[in-house]
Amino acid sequence: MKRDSLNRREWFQGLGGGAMAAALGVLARSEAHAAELIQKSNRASTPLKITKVRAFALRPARVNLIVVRVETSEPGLYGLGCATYTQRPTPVLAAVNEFLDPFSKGRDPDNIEDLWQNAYTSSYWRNGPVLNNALSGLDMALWDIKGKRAGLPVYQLLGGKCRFAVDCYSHASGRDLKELEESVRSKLEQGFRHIRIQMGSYGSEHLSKTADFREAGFGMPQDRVMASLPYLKATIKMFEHTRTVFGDDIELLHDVHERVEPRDAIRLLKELERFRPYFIEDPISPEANDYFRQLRGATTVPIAMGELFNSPHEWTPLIKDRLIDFIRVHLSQTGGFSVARKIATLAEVFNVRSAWHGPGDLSPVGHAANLHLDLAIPNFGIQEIISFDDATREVFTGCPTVKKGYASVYEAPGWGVDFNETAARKFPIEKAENPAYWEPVRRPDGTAVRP
Ligand code: GCO
Ligand code: MG
Repeated sequence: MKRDSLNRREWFQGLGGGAMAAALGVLARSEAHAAELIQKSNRASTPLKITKVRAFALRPARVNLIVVRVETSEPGLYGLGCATYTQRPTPVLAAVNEFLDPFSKGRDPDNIEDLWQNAYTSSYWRNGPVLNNALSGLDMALWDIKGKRAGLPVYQLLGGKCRFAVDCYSHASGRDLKELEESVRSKLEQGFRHIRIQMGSYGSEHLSKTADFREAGFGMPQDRVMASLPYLKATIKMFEHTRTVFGDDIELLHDVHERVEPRDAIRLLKELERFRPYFIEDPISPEANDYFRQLRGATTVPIAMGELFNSPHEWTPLIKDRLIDFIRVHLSQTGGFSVARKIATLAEVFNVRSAWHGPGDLSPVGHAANLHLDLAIPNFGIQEIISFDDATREVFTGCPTVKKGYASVYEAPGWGVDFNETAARKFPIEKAENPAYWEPVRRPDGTAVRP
């Protein structure tokens, strides 16, 4: 300190009157700037503690969502994370409120990686969807807090933007070709360049004519039926028709959603090759991951895979052996933003691009997390997006927006999304007609089909 002021004095002695005044002005400004920076960095390094971790279940758009709020010892400073596991919401609530809350209380929210590593093994058994989603709620909330403390959107913490906004794909669907055509047209009018096409529900279940198991009294009357041949034939016709009507200048995607035998999936993709799909998603169920090697050898159709993955043992081999082109994990299902960031870097090394899962059963916080990552990574591919209805916007402010097929985050520190607990209470999950499990799908003879 002393030596600095001595040097400054010596330096001033060498200056004339006008130059001296100007130099003093510069000095005052830079000192004020330095003081401001120190104040800011003090704020970002004030010791903090986690005081509460709380999960909320809500159902604003007839889909169960779970949001986690992490509160800190600094009044008003909290973070939000997504822990949505729509089919099993209550076990996630218990995992957060009964286990992660006492585990996290008193710990330092600044050390995200350390907290993640320790929370991950605190259950000893790990990598399941319930615990991973719970962990994601905590993890994403810590990134939100970090951004708020730094006064920066999360994508800035990763090195800033690689693109001005995030190119997205939207869903078009129809029970017949005419309905599908209208749906594609409306997506094009909205400005999307990438459109996912489906004939009705996953597996085009409405095309299956017989449910012999029902007549035989096998299974439950509400169990659904899906015969694979009608689906396979309809999907090829669907691509043919869409290309004929809309030409070759749009990008077409399709989600097989598993449900077919690996051999049928391979044949389907070979047939679809002539329609130049942008990607075909989830052709094979995760249990049959080894089939990707055969699929890869048979066709050049780009493959997207991974929304069901929750273990590094599932995504690592497919990425490192370049067996897929797009990795599309569900961020919360993998354990959160911290994990997805590492997956993105691993994929970058092997020229695999991202297509993070962005369905209706993801809260706006989860969608924002997808988009912050999309903005910051070099190997971004495409993003699946939905539109948020009024009820969802009543509960969440700062939801991402979409214009001309490009999604943007709300520019604010952290994720940019806020959550109104009072508004959320209007949409309790108990109002659901059914628990949100998926009804079993069977072949006509009653054999269970795996999605
Ligand atoms: C997609 C998905 C979803 C899932 C849903 C499961 O690609 O968007 O397949 O629609 O089926 O998220 O809960
Ligand atoms: Mg899918």
